[in-house]
Amino acid sequence: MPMILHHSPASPFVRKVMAAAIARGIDGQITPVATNPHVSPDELLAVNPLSKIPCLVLEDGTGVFDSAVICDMLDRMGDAPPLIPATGAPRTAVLVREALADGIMDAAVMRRGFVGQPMDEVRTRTDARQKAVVQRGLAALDHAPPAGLADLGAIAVACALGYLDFRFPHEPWREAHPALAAWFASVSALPPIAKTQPPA
Ligand SMILES: N[C@@H](CCC(=O)N[C@@H](CS)C(=O)NCC(=O)O)C(=O)O
Repeated sequence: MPMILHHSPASPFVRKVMAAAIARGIDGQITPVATNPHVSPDELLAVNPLSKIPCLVLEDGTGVFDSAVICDMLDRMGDAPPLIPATGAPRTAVLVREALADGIMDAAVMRRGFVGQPMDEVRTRTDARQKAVVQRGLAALDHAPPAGLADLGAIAVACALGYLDFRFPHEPWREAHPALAAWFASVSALPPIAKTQPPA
């Protein structure tokens, strides 16, 4: 039985996992299964009580989540160079950049979850707070953008930026973050990013 991945092409966290698998040449070992976590299907709850995607289901039926844990597991499979350095300061730097990108995704996904709700006081306050998280994250990344796409931190940043383009095209970020924009342009055609574009 192959590994399956509870998947949606719109999820930036799913995209990070698939991009990491492509970068390491092991995406063929993963079968994506379309799953809507918001309706909590039994198949997802059976492997992830949090009802979140991505969730990788191993050959023995074990559920592996969240995206950082899945990527860590995938990094130990196959023979390609790892995306996470083994030890020390380089490892910490990659994982911190991944955490920063994940935080931007979390904030943007939360903002997106309010779409269609009345713009009441709670939504207004939450949206402003999460928007500020994204803006501070972008500023930090523009100050120190990744180099290339050789590690998991860079892959996560590309997925976060892709999600902003996908869900918030009316909030352009490139002009205020030229170094980050130049880096994103330089990696967008590489297979891990090009092959995992969210739907148009
Ligand atoms: N920290 C988790 C976040 C995953 C996440 O938030 N996934 C969203 C889709 S983008 C989800 O499944 N949401 C369903 C829900 O919150 O009910 C990870 O890195 O995998």
